[in-house]
Amino acid sequence: MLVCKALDALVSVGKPVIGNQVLPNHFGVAPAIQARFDRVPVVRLGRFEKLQRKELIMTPAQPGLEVSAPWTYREKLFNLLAGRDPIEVLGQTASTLAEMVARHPAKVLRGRAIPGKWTPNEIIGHLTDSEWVYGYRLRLILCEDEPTILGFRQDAWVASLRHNEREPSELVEIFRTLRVLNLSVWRRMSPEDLQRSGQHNERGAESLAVMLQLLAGHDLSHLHQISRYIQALESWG
Ligand code: NI
Repeated sequence: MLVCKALDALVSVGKPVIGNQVLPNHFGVAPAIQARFDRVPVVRLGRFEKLQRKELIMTPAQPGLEVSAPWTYREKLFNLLAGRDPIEVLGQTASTLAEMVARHPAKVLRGRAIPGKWTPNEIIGHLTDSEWVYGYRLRLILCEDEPTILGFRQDAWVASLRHNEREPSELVEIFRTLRVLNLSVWRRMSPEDLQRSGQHNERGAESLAVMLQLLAGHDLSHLHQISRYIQALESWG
């Protein structure tokens, strides 16, 4: 799978996001969770925003590589963030996951709402995998010059690491630990650091500023996805 399963949660995103307008509740997200998203303060990245938008729109993928709509992927995750401060969003995800896990039994979290799709617990495991991978990528781009960034086979990681067998609360705490470590790096970056970029083998050139926003949008999309799956599983008893 070349493009993150976050896209599964984004198929209903079709409405334009204007300025700081809050996204409507596209995904049937539980009101409490949506309210949590909506409380995230809007902080612009100032003069880098224009650069990021240009990069989001114009960066071509590397020719000759198999590409699954990288532009669409970036645009949709960027729109989902809707102008919110990505650092703030990233800082809340572990607690939001912990609340979800505390409110629902492991049996529900391990349930598969849609055949062939991840379970809520597997999505939490995938977020943990992503945190490992993004943590490495951000260090590569920060410390090396124009490094190559490799995609990873997300389904294979979820299956091989047997995430669904893990205790959901344990997975959340692993995610929280990795997120805290990575956020400490993100928070200390200068504006110049954020302009550094790597070459993603599927999405082309990608700066740290763009990666930061994609990561936050990725969090939000999977939180929506988990919420939708839990609602479906609970409605079926
Ligand atoms: Ni994903």
